[in-house]
Amino acid sequence: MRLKLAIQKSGRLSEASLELLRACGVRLRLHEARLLAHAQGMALDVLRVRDDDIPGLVMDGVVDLGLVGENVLEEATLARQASGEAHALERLRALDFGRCRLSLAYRGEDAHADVRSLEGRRVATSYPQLTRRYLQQQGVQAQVVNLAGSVEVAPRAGLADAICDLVSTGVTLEANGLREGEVIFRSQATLLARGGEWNDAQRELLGRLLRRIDGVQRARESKYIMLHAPTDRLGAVRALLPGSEHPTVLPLAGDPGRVALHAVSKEAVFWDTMEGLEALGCTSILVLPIEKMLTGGEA
Ligand code: PRT
Ligand code: ZN
Repeated sequence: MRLKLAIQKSGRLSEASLELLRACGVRLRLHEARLLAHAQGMALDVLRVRDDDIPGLVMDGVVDLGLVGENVLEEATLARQASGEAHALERLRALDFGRCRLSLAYRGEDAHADVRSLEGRRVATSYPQLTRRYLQQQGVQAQVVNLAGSVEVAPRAGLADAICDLVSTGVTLEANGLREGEVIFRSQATLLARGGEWNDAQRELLGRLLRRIDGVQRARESKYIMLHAPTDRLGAVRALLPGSEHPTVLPLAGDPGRVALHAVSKEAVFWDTMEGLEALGCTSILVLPIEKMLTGGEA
């Protein structure tokens, strides 16, 4: 018994998707020509396709799992709702990559343009469902023009008055003389599961994959801190360390006034925290990345 997982073949999510799988102990030998890769290390088959196909493959139960941007998922779900097709699936985890926003954008020279000024006008987008839903919510009647690519050139080409497109840094909008307006949707990569029956073996395997994903995500957020602290300042030192509950405190050979403290911090450790530790008399302060983490039931 193996589970099938669909990921983006080549694009912005591919590298991070493969890296997450690698971190979960899923080893893949990819062949450019082959759609399906048989993984080692976990009973998974990985299907590599265009991201737009992933929600449909999961909703139709062709694959068990999919890894895709919430923007693509939401657009596909709305399209299926509109046509009365089945769209059952479950969102299992939001993943920490592929972040972007879907925003309206106006010509730079239309300094006061906003969604209201689109009444009776034309908006170009690759996300017609999400765009229409937002316009409806705002009570604005505008024509939505569906473009699969190069949406950002539509205003200059005279095809539309505004666009609704994905933005991450904003550089593309700026390069095309556009100004970002209302953010209508925020997105990141997400792990989806098909609806329908899951047998015990499938559920067990999915549970194992999710625990590994959680372990990877927790490890990425956490840091391992090591330092030497004056014994009499230990309380103050511990109070400074974010999200570290049970530090290990060890004696330092030949130095009764100082101890070594090791702790896992569940938050990022910033320079001001390190400077605070230094000010308390701590020395040899090290902050290390953690590669993998299982807490054995502890939150
Ligand atoms: O071939 P396939 O259909 O699989 O890929 P695709 O071309 O449809 O998608 P791809 O690889 O471009 O993006 C995949 C997913 O990455 C998207 O669905 C989002 O969930 C996520 N993502 C994150 C982004 C961006 N950031 C992003 N900046 N997708 C697209 N962009 C584009 C945007 O459309 C615009 O053209 O990047 C440009 C804007 O970027 P900035 O940095 O200039 O603002
Ligand atoms: Zn796509």
